[in-house]
Amino acid sequence: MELQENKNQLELGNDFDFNDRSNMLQFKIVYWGPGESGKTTNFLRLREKFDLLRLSKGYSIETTEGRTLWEDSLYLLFDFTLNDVKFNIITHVVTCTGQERFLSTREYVLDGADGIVFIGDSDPEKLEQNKRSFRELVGFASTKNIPYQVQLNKRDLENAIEISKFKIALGLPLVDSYPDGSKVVYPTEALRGKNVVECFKHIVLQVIFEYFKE
Ligand SMILES: Nc1nc2c(ncn2[C@@H]2O[C@H](COP(=O)(O)OP(=O)(O)OP(=O)(O)O)[C@@H](O)[C@H]2O)c(=O)[nH]1
Ligand SMILES: [Mg+2]
Repeated sequence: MELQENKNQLELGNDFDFNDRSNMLQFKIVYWGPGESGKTTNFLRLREKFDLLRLSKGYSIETTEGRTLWEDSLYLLFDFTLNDVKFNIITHVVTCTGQERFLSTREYVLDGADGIVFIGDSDPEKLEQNKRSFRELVGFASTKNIPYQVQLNKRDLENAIEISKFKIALGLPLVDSYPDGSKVVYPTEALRGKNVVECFKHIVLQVIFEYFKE
């Protein structure tokens, strides 16, 4: 397939067809990041935004302090057309808990991931936690060659860390975009839903391209 030619034209549609079994795909997208960086908030915004494209209500299990205990989980239904062929995709969205003591559950949640979104926290005091969590993710993802997208959340914070400082800390390139046009870091405000859907669509498209790559 001439993937590169189509990359910028590819769009996720809202016309999933259960009866069309021939081109049905299933992908799993995992939201990863340090404790309380906004993974569940991303998840909730996606659930609201794609309300009519949900396979089920999804679930979100939290401790009394609002921390994710196990995972948030939701199935979304989209379609896309590549070289005049329509595909129906079931996208499983899950979030890991960021709590350090649950590392083993994170490995479990990550199992079978096709794409990962790393949610960094703009709070300057969380820089070390961002670094640690990102290293952990790269350790998991790079051996398996899973595409990931970095998001820097809570851009609304008054003392939000500069994006360049965050990039340096994580060892990311200082340019805005990679040669293929994808953003090195997506700045978001998950609380208000800003850029959450764009970032999500981007990782799904990356996963689709990875899938069709020869
Ligand atoms: N200011 C601000 N706060 C945010 C934003 N996104 C999330 N938060 C807040 O950050 C806190 C943690 O958000 P969660 O979405 O629960 O974080 P999490 O990453 O799921 O946390 P764990 O599951 O415990 O790892 C909550 O109080 C959110 O309201 C944002 O864009 N801006
Ligand atoms: Mg959570």
